[in-house]
Amino acid sequence: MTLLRMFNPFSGKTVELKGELEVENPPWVDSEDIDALKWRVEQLERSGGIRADGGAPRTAKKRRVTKETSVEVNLNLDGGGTVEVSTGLPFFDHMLAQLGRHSVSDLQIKATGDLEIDAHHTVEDTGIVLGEALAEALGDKAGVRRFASAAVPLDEALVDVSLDLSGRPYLHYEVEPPGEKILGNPPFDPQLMEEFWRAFATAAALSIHIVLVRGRNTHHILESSFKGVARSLRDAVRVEGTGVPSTKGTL
Ligand SMILES: [Mn+2]
Repeated sequence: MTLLRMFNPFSGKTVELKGELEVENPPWVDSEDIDALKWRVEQLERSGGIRADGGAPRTAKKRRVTKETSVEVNLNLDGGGTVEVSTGLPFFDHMLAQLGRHSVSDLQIKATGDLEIDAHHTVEDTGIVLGEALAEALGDKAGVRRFASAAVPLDEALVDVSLDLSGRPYLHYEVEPPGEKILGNPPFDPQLMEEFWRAFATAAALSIHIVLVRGRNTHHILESSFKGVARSLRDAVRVEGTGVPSTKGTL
């Protein structure tokens, strides 16, 4: 069984680790490979995740403080779906948790905002900082799959999501839940989801289309949209090749 396969940039070789790491210098691995593998295992233990190409985890840490909000995001795109979210808005936390879990990223978000006005600033600024974190973690996007779509049903609700790590911000949002207009306490207005996705798409420079196919329950519809984006992101950021997937040579 291969436990780990990685490219060692120092030796220029791809090495495979079989069995226990405790085996010192098996004949098929150089000592520098062992060091690199140990470092990689440490990273994996920390993140719980793995990259198909064995590269270093793509991470970002972003912080933004204004008079309206304070938002901090830690993101590891090659994590294991570990989520820690706190925005003061339980329904929004529930949605962001879907995003981390189903994109299989490690995601920490701590946001505090002027909820006494309403949730608008907190939701929008969380979208901005999360988008900035995604852009930074993606770096030059070398080898990523780039395009992805997903439609994840939640009971009667189905939302269709397509995205492109295009480098150009664009949001098409066609989701109008016919059901409840306010969720949770402090109240969360479902209209804010569009503000969140626009801020996220703009800051991350993504093209995202989110379209309600069918559904009645607002909670289900919004959750289906978050799971759809999460699942699409998981596929789009996956490293499959080596070059930048664009005829322009840059994304
Ligand atoms: Mn739910």
